Amino acid sequence: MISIKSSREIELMRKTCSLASQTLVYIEPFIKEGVSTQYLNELCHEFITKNGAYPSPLNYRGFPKSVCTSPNDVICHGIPSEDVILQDGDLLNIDVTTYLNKFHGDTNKTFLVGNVSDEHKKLVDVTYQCMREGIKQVRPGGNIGDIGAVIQEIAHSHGYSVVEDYCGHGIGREFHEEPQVVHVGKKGTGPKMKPGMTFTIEPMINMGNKHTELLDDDWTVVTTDGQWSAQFEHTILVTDDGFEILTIRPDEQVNF
Ligand code: EYF
Ligand code: CO
Ligand code: CO
Repeated sequence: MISIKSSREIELMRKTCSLASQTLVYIEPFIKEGVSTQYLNELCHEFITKNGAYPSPLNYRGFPKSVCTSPNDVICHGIPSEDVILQDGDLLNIDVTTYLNKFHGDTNKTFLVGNVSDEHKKLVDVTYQCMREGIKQVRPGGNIGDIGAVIQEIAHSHGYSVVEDYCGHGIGREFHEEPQVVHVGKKGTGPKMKPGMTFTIEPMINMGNKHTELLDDDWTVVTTDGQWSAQFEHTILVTDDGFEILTIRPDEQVNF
């Protein structure tokens, strides 16, 4: 069952989502060469808890940290570590989910560390475009499959692949609710979107093949060919006439 949020619930979703997006704004200046992903995890944890919320990933199904940090060939669910030190030219995705007033808000961004190569910058730009055009498909009466269809078309037109093993999800009182938002698909398929639904769109785009491998730590998901991957994520509300991006940051308003 896909939950429809009331106006009071939507107001609470706006608050938790705003905190999640503010966490990404807060952490950006600390992302530089020489810094460990564990340090970034600690800063995010402190920011979230000082703002009265709980970091949803912490202890979620046993996940050991407060945010996911996924560099380069890590597709998602990277575990922050003292041993992962950022290098010039890296990509780093930080995925933040906050739990505030009994509601979850989920967003992530792929950051550039220092001087990133043109080919990796292009991967990041195209991945953002995939997320943005996916979001623009959201409207009452549309189908969830419309989102994946446009994401797949853009990614493939650049010779990239779309990860299918992990997907977006409904979100609200639970971190993961129905529907599953697959990032490939066919227009006109899947559940119909209705006002009051809230879900994430979070395409993972690979330079090489779409396949994933789970590392021995049982969390970290990497590409099988070692090529790099990028991701962006927003929590979206279906409105009466389209969509509202609940996790939008001030620097993004121009893009939509
Ligand atoms: C192989 C978890 C990780 N699951 C999802 C638990 O939606 C998320 N990000 O946008 C999301 C974040 C986390 C998450 C953090 C921890 N988990 C469950 C099952 C498998 C897995 O990794
Ligand atoms: Co997330
Ligand atoms: Co998510």
